[in-house]
Amino acid sequence: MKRVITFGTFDVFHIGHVNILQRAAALGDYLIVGVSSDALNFSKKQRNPIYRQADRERIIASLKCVDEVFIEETLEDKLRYIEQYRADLLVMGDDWLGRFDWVKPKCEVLYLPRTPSISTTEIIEIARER
Ligand code: C2G
Repeated sequence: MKRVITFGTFDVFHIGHVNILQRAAALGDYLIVGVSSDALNFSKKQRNPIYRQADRERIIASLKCVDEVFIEETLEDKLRYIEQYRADLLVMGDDWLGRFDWVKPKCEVLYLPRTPSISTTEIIEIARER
C-alpha cells in the first residue's frame, strides 16, 4: 500500500486545490494532507488566511480523495510528519520545485504542475475590485 502526503494552506478552496489533491490521491492508495496552521500561513505570507484553520481542515477532510488530515505547524518538520504518517511519497505543486528535495533519502518527492490562472491571492483581488 502506497501512502502519499501533501501540504498546503488551501485557503478559499478552489479548483487548483481539487486538481492537486485528486492527482496526489491517484498516485497512491492513501492520501494524507497537512493543512498549514494560521500561524504558519502568517509567517509565510504576512497575512491571515480568509478561512480559519479549523474550517480549512474540515473542508479538506470532507473530500472523497482525502483519507487523513492534520495541522502542519512548521515547514521544517516535513521529515517528522513523513515519518509520523509513514508516507512513501511527498507531492507538491511546482511552485515548490526543489524546495523539499532534502527529504529524498527518506521519501520519494514529486512536484506536479500547478493549475494555471487560479490562486487564492487572485480570487481575493478580483473580489476586492468588484
Ligand atoms: N496549487 C496548484 N494550482 C494552483 C494553486 C495551488 O496546484 N493554481 C497547489 C500548490 O502548488 C500546493 C497546493 O495546491 O501544492 C496548496 O496550495 P497553497 O494553499 O497555496 O499552499 P501553500 O500555502 O503553498 O502551502 O508545506 C508547504 C506549504 O504548506 C504549502
